[in-house]
Amino acid sequence: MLERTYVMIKPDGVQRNLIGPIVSRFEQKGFKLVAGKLVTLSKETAETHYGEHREKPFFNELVTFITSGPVFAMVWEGEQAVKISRHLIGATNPAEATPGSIRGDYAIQVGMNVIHGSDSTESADREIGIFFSEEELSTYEKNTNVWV
Ligand code: IDP
Repeated sequence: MLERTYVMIKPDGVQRNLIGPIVSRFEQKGFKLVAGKLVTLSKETAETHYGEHREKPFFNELVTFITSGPVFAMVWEGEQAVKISRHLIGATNPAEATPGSIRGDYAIQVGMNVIHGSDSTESADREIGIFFSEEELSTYEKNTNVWV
């Protein structure tokens, strides 16, 4: 089933020069890049994106962190893109993330865990809509798709 998912390299990942390595992992897995841009989130956008965590004790810390510098926002497409991306990303707490996953390889603390990925197709649709206009989502074929 072809899906799209929203993936965001957080400010710590951008600062630590991890855009290239992380984009490579998604490309090498076989997903297709549909959109990507460097953007600094406003407080309002951050609060909308993380709305489900509004009541959590770490909410203010999370919003402050995610607005502290540019993020690299992306949309990736492929079969089971949501579920497989979550596997590539690893557990929320890097201490529990399997080595080989992005958080398992690059992060230590839950507050700065390098990357976000949608947790369901519904979240993906909502999050893609927050960050990208319809015109920014590219529709194109890749000849290599038959090999993935
Ligand atoms: P996810 O990013 O793996 O989907 P969520 O539970 O949706 O995880 O949490 C969103 C983000 O909130 C996490 O990626 C992490 O950066 C932050 N977060 C989650 N739990 C804590 C915490 O206990 N302290 C600080 N930040 C947290």
